[in-house]
Amino acid sequence: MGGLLSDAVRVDLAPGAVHLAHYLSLSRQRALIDQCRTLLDGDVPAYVPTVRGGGKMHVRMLCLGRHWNGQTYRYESTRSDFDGRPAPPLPDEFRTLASELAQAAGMTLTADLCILNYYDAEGRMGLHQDKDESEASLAAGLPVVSVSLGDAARFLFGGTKRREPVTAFRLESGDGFVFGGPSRLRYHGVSRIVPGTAPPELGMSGRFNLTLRQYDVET
Ligand SMILES: O=C(O)CCC(=O)C(=O)O
Repeated sequence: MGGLLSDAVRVDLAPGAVHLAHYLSLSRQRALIDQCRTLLDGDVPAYVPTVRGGGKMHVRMLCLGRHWNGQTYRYESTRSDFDGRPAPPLPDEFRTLASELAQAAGMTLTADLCILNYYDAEGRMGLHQDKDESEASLAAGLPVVSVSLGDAARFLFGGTKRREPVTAFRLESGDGFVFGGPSRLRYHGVSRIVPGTAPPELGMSGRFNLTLRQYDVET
């Protein structure tokens, strides 16, 4: 399924940075939320990573397909910074969703990993670059595809240098956000969650965010 749904709104924020507002229908959001809940509390559950400097992140995280190690900032197959368990596989539905959203933004992606985060009302994520994928993937500008579910987030989007100005906008439930090409290494983060803003039909509080990425380029 390509292109935009009828009530989706495409906003081009910068070359290679596309906000696909209202992209997912409520029924697709519900199905994804069920899947996220099952995964986060599954056999290999989400956890709160401790990062290099010793601080705890303000999200519960579960990596699928490959594990991002918060101590080394590298990807690996098992969670050596936490419990040594293998990263669960990336569900096919997530890979398909990533391709669809990338295509809607005019890009291509064959995702091989997802970082799934759950933010409670106090959740946040500091400004950072996503730069731990393979050199070839970054050089090709393969996009990160982000999907938001539940409460809205105040999302920060800056330049490729930390000191550059930052724009803030809301990512709402059902929104996609795709950044690749010249925007692939832009700084971004989440300054706050806006509690009570999830569509009531979803029956959830807090926010899930999926970032789908392609570590390896296809040969
Ligand atoms: O939650 C978000 O919208 C952003 C997540 C993010 O920046 C990341 O996982 O690297």
